[in-house]
Amino acid sequence: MKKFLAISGGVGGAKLGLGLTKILSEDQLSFLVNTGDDFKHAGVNISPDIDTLMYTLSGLSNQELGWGRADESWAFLDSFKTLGGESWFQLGDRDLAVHLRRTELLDSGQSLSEVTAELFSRLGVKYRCWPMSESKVSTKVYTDDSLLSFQHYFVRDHCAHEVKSIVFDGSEQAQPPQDLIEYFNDPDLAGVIICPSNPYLSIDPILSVKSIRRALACCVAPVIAISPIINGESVKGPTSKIMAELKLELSAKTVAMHYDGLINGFVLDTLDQQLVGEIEDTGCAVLVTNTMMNTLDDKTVLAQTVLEFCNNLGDLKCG
Ligand code: FO1
Repeated sequence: MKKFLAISGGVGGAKLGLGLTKILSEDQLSFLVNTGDDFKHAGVNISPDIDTLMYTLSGLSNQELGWGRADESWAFLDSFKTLGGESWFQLGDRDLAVHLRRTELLDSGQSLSEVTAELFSRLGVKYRCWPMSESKVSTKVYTDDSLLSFQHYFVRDHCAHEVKSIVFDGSEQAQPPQDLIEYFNDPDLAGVIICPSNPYLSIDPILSVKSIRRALACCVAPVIAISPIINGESVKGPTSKIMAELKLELSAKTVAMHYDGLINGFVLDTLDQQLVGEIEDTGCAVLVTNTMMNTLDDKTVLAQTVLEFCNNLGDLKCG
């Protein structure tokens, strides 16, 4: 039975992930998720990208905000603020229960993988979700005058600072889940999909874990990336702003080159058709399709298209 691995950061990854779950069963699809955004706040352990995937696959996500839960209430936050607690990072009541339960289970000695599996299961999501590391890896952003934690850069300061460079504190000692590394070597693995998340803030933390990067580079199955840049603009979030600040050309080609050596295929939006030749010249196969995901149908159609691309490349690789 063909199996696939979807590598996801925040919202962009979860959208394609949802589309993939409409086609692949829990035995055929697993997720590898960024934990560089994780932090301890108000005394609880928060894993935003894991929670974005969990809420998206369980149908509980807040579609307007792009994070947290739907049907949320804010009694805790109001009271916390009155007591002098920080409120720049908004914790809804139902969302807080997830963080409290995660903290309780981690404090009892469970690994982040085990805790994530328990939370997913409790919310009815049967797909396996691996954190990129059982140990802490923290994305930090060097700006003009300081080193900011990810959530201070992203949420508290609204990505206002100019990014000079991005580091992943703890990546040297990162311990990916053992069964994840084994999954890369599973003979049934038929494709790895790097979802259209922010390459620099959400995918790079995952690639900073040496054994994950090595497993990708040596992966027998095709590795495909979907561009998060369409027509020189990022679909959501600060990707294009960061690229400009890092003096990178605002193009889907820059992203394809960023993953050079790790990917066999790259999915471009139809608006970037003109880039096909340049990217193919680097030895990477290119697929052009609509990559904008506004509806569930868009997500499912793109997922189907990407899986077919994987299968075609797989045949070529084995051929
Ligand atoms: N993002 C915001 O921009 N503002 C928030 O107040 C906020 C709260 C929040 C609570 C829980 C959670 O899991 C995520 C939350 N996020 C918030 C999003 C989060 O910062 C980002 O989704 C990721 O870290 C980047 O993908």
